[in-house]
Amino acid sequence: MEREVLHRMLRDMLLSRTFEERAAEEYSKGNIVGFLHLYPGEEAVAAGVINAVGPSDYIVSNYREHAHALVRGTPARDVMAELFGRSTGMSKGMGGSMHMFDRDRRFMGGYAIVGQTCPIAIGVAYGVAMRGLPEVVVCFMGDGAVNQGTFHESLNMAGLWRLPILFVCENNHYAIGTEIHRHSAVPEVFKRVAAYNIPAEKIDGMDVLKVYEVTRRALERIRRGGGPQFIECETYRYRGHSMADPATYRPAVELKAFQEADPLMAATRELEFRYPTPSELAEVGPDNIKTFADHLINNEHLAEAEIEELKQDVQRTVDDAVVFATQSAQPTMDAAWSYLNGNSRHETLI
Ligand SMILES: Cc1ncc(C[n+]2csc(CCOP(=O)(O)OP(=O)(O)O)c2C)c(N)n1
Ligand SMILES: [Mg+2]
Repeated sequence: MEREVLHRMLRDMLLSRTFEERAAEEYSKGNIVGFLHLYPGEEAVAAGVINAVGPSDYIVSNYREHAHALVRGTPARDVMAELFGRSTGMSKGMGGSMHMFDRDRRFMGGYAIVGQTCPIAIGVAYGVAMRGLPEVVVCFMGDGAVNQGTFHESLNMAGLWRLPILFVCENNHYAIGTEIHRHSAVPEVFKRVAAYNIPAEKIDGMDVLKVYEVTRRALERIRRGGGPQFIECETYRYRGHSMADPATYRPAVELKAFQEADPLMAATRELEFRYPTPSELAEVGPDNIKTFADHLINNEHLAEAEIEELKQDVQRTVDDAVVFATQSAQPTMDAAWSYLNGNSRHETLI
């Protein structure tokens, strides 16, 4: 594999990790509000898949999508400003964490509804197929999405019409707090796809090289007219499902009364929402970024000093993104109104 691609994938993973950890910090300071679902632990999937796709391919993502946008090439400034709800954000501050959109890079969102990416990918791919273009739609989803009706309806249509879609399931074993064997009758996601005549395989989603290679091969098959393909990437998120709900809509006195009445429940909640300790994380498996960085050093692709430089570079990028977001203006009500009527000229958006 070319050195340039290896280098880019490591940078993407480092940027994603640094960006997300900083987003958590900014959330705690109150600079980001609403839901915030972070990606640490899953970087190898975004970096491996999105580096393998071409500029004219489309990406459809869910609410854990900041890293997908960053790897796709949306500047960190635009992504951070969107998290801050500023007018300079990639969705002009109108979407926030779960609704990022970058038309120029064919990044078709950011969607909050579980399983929603599947029918959207069908629509985009149907447009591509009608025009006979050699483009592919990459459709991300979590393991929780595979029990939604939209998943089955969409896979059926994709299989039937041989649509150019690469489905990528980021199986991090959990849908919020429910482990996969408790929410799926058949926990091997890739096996379920056989019902729709779509080739599917399960791979180690912590191994960026594997993800990249398998994605490239799947894309080639799709471009040769092989119809949709499905990859299940086994991965893990290091943080909780989302940053804790600050619950500012409840009077503090009410919450306190309930907590005092039920100390056991409060203690349980405390346990559920605390982050894992470093030793618990170590048990989860090798960190995907460290494993890949070690691989590059051992194969003399990069020296340790270059990796250090890369880390400093992404840190500067993220710091700059936060300054940019902080200094950007809030969107105005007039802007909100004009975006509501945004497509008044009925442009074709894809
Ligand atoms: C249709 C629908 N039902 C429920 C929810 C609430 N919800 C948000 S995220 C989530 C879990 C999804 O888990 P998964 O698909 O595995 O993605 P992950 O968060 O693990 O990346 C649920 C149930 C929702 N957003 N949409
Ligand atoms: Mg999941």
